[in-house]
Amino acid sequence: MTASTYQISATEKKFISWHLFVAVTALSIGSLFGPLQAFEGAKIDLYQYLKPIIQSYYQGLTLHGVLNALVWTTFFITGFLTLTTIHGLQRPLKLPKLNYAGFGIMVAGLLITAVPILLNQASVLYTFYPPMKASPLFYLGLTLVVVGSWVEGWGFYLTYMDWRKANPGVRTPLMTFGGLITMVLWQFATLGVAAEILTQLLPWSLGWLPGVDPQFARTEFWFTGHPLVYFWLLPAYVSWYALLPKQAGGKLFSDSLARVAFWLFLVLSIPLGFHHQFVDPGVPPLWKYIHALLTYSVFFPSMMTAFTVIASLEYSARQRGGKGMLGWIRALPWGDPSVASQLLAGILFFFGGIGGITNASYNINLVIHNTTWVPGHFHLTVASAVTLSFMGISYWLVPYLTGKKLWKPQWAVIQAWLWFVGMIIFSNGMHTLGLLGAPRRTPLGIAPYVPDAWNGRLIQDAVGGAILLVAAYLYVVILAVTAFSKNAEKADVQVPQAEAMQDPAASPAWLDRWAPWLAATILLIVIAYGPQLVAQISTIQLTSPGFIIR
Ligand code: HAS
Ligand code: CU
Repeated sequence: MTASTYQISATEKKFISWHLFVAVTALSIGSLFGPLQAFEGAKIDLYQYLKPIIQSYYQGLTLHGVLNALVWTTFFITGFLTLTTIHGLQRPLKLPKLNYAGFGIMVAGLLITAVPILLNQASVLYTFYPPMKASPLFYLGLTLVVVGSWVEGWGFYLTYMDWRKANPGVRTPLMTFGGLITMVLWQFATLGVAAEILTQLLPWSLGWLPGVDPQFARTEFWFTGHPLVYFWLLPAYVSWYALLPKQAGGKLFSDSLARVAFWLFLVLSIPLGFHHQFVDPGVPPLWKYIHALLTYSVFFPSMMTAFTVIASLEYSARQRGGKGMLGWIRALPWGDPSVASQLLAGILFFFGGIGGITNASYNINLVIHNTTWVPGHFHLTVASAVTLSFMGISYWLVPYLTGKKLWKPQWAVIQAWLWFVGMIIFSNGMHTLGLLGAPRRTPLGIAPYVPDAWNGRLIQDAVGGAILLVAAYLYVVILAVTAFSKNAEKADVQVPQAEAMQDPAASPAWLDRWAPWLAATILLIVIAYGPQLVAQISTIQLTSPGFIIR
């Protein structure tokens, strides 16, 4: 099979489409509950009208976090990575049934998780910190979602190994390379939460353990929780490096730099989870310091990405006649909704990234931890860099998968700008409110008195939330009409695969070798976590009873 002849089959397209269907359905439900909290802060309590379906703020917040941060992302990503594997390698999945089984396990897990959340028996938020206790079904379902995604990943690896055998010495196509690293990162990362659920939370919720050790559970959780954010981010980076330059009418500035960035993410993403535990008394200061330092190191691959992607965009814009030091930006194809979404996502990520670096400072973290600053930060990252990029990707992916032209592309451009504007208003309000001391994960509207300075910001958040709700639903409607209309115009969309300025074959061979990078990943995990894991396990106290949040 030669490189350019493989045509992705209708069955494969359908399989990827199912991932998107679940992802977008989750987003459309989860997005309802975000603005509800923002409105609650502004003393507009819509929760009262949702009873008896939704019992409480915390149930709504759990639905929002689980559906948007966990389900929308994981299903979109596994679907997108299926495409980057098949298309990049120009071959079908080696064992499609394995991937179908993986997807089936994910869907089963999702349904099992949904039941207790909807019954208000798992209102433990998306981080499910013990001693808040959920129904065993919640933990079981989440485990199945993760296991299903692993199985899909194994299907990618088998396909890749087959390709490698047939193509010794050939550089792995960049989109596949980035996609595979994302999956490997995920499989390392989720060991933490797998251990947390299987050895503590699940047996405890089943009544087989008298209690849990919340401190150790948090360490296990953040072993997964930090790299989780790169599992979300890297597929967007795959698009920015391997597709966006083509969509913008140019080429990728440096294939090698892109590869170095992906490897650095694999090596550096995991050993820094303690930056989420700066205020946890059980973690000694030395280890907080080491993880803070490592957090600053994972800043570099993102800075490299900013440099390489912007250089590629500038090249593209100048090819299109763009001039001037910054004037070239106007020459980018802003009328293409897929490009516009991803550019706006990138711009928001500058601010999200700077906020991340701020969080990583122990001193400043003491000021912002557990305040609304943190959701302000993650709405610029997972809900902007990632989600707005995924929206942009869907604007070509859905026409590609369905063979139908995108419905109202100009509305899709408006949708991206609405998200951008809504997010600026919302995240600015959240960040500022956080600096004013407002706690996160808290219904502020029921407080009889809040500091005066908060009021304007709470209203600002409600306005931002309302705009975001409109933008989310515009996205869902555009995709749904495109996918389900019977008489849509036919479209012949190809995967926009970018060429690099430099021939990828010229990139150093060590950038295409797994062993040294996997070894470095494991070594750094052992150094950064080993001693603390030993210390925390040897002093573990499974004594904390559970608390049920209603
Ligand atoms: Fe974070 C908390 C530190 C990135 C998500 N983060 C969170 C939480 C989430 C989250 C969900 O150190 C809350 C968890 C919870 O519920 O408690 N974060 C960082 C750092 C980075 C970072 C150092 N975070 C992310 C990303 C996320 C994410 C990415 C999701 C996808 N974060 C923290 C810390 C905390 C934290 C602490 C704990 C806070 C606490 O106390 O609870 C870095 O990776 C950021 C590096 C990024 C950059 C930006 C580079 C810019 C680029 C844009 C290029 C522009 C383009 C557009 C392409 C340096 C690449 C050009 C356009 C034209 C028009 C030309
Ligand atoms: Cu983190």
